[in-house]
Amino acid sequence: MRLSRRQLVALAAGLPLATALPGAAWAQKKIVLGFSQVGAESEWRTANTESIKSAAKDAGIELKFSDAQQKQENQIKAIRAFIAQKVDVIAFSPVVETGWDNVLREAKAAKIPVVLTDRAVNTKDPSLYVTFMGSDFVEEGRKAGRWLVDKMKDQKGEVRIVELQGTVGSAPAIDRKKGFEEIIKADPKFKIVRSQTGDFTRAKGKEVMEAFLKAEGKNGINVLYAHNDDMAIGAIQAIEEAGLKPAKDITIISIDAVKGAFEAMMAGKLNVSIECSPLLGPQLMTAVKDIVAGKPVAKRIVTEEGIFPMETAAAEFPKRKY
Ligand code: GYE
Repeated sequence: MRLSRRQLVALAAGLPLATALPGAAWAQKKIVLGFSQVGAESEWRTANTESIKSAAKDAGIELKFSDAQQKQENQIKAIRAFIAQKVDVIAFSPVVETGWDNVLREAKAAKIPVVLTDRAVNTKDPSLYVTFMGSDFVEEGRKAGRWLVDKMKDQKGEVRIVELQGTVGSAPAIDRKKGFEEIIKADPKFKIVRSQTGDFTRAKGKEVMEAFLKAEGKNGINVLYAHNDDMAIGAIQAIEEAGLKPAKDITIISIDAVKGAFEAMMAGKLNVSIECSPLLGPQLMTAVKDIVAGKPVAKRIVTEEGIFPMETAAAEFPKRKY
């Protein structure tokens, strides 16, 4: 390559190449992405964090990563810090659905585009974010409901269900409940007798299941519907400690299909897990690059997902990536 006199002078003066060669593609500044993660509450979340970190590295994007420990106030602080640092794009997985308008308006005023990953926000102003990428949680709830309705189609009496909800006010907790109820309400024999949050963690799942078993008695529960695998895995322990057989005395349905769920299915302790993919990193980096390049990006990007009953677990397990 031939350098002009001006460029040679700049180089000799010790200025960075980007200054010496304006417009050269390879000399462009690295894109900076600020990402505010919910926390580290589940196996799903750990896999999601890993996917985002490794995809940023592969894409050559500088990632500023912040863990909110399941607290909205921490996410708001992180987003404000990203605005102050003038990052190119902000992405975050909102712990709850409501209460984001103010901080999103601040990002908009600073002309920093925002991408929602995994969980949605509830806002009247969709111009506050560019795109939302992630699963259809209502559909996941419906899949759980359909599996149960089919499994219990010959059951005559009441089917007594306990529900372990995800984090209160979070999109997956609201939507997974909604989708499940929409399906089971078609037959009045299905009854949700207890429903409480286990905050998507194993420890809380176990604790709340212990309380359910105490309140309903050993024979009072036919089905456990857990909004994620971790809570189901915690609950399995509680069920065993109560002297019952998980997946036999109590039918167990959960969501995510992480490795821990496959292990539980292969051990005969979990009946089915509905898939929810945490591997959002690569598509997030593609969207970030497109946004910075001024290309159009779809407002909603939905993840494709399946369903894994325990009979398929051993064959599927070696193929699982999270
Ligand atoms: O199902 C759960 C995690 O938002 C889809 O959050 C995610 C959920 C996931 O803690 O395990």
